Amino acid sequence: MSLDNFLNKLSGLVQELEKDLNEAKSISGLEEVRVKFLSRKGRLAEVMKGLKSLSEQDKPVAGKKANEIKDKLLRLWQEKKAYFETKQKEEQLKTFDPTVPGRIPDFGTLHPITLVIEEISDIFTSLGFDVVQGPEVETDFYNFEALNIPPEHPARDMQDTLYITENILLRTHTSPLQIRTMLSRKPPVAAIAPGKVYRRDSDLTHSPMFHQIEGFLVDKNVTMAELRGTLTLFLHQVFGKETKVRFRPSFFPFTEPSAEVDISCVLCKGKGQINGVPCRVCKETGWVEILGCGMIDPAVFHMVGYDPEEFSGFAFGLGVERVAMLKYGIGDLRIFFDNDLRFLEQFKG
Ligand code: 2U9
Repeated sequence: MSLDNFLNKLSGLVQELEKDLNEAKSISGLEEVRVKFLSRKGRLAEVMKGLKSLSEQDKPVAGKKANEIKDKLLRLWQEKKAYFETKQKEEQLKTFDPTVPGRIPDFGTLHPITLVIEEISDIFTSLGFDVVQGPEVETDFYNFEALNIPPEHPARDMQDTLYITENILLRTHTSPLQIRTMLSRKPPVAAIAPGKVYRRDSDLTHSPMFHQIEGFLVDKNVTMAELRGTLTLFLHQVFGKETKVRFRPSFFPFTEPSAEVDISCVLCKGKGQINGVPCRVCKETGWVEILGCGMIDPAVFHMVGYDPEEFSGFAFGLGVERVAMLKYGIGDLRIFFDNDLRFLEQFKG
């Protein structure tokens, strides 16, 4: 093939493409034009095959021209595409009604456990308590030893605690936070410690991870009367003023004396039955256990360097899932950890 012949074929392509572009009616028609001229087996590629048969001296001239034509074809095609796209947008705008209300984005919700932690934190901060946080991976000292939990105590057993090494473990309660707070501050001090805790336990009513809130107050002359007043006020705010509160003697290694606290049943209002049917929440007793508490054991004070002759204090602990179950009437603990939106969306603020 001669150079002239090759160059004529190339320029012919521009006219052919312009004709096809003029005839194209839509973006899909344009795609056909692109395939016809610019694809691997298209018209341009076909003409380019002739390059091989040119003399060595003509090849550079022909190659340069071929590149120019290729750019031109592509530019013409893109201009037409941009023209169609603008036209399409204009058409869409003609039918666009700016007065139609927008779609409301779906907002996330706070988890019921978070809601309960926030509500309880608000109550205690309004009473002057601080909120403290700390590590979930703890040492034996903060989780057990400083809390007067003896070496042979069942809680220290491999059956009950998730150990990482012999000395490092996942905290089984938030009490290590109280120890850390006492070690870093001098009385008067009052704080609550909300957070995740871990136990080797998993069934219908136990989860290997759950949330606790523990709190404590240390000052001069703190008595059980302050403990009782504070917890009663707190329980009335969470469950309503009509809720009855009772304290039963109990035992914890870190408090002495210790008590467990019951509230009148939130479902049957303390009656034990609803329309003659035994109440499923309190099992007909009219009471449900809600928290544990007591006066901080002098042995714990010794561990953190507080003088038990000078100071006294109270402490308490509760399971957040349990409070949430009673508050929202939830029967199955596992629903808190399923992340089922049908459940979670019911807690929209
Ligand atoms: C320090 C001193 C004392 C925290 C306390 C309880 C009683 C208690 C349980 C309730 C249900 C844990 O979530 S639960 O299983 N807690 O009964 N907790 S007194 O006493 C402390 C804590 C820290 C330094």
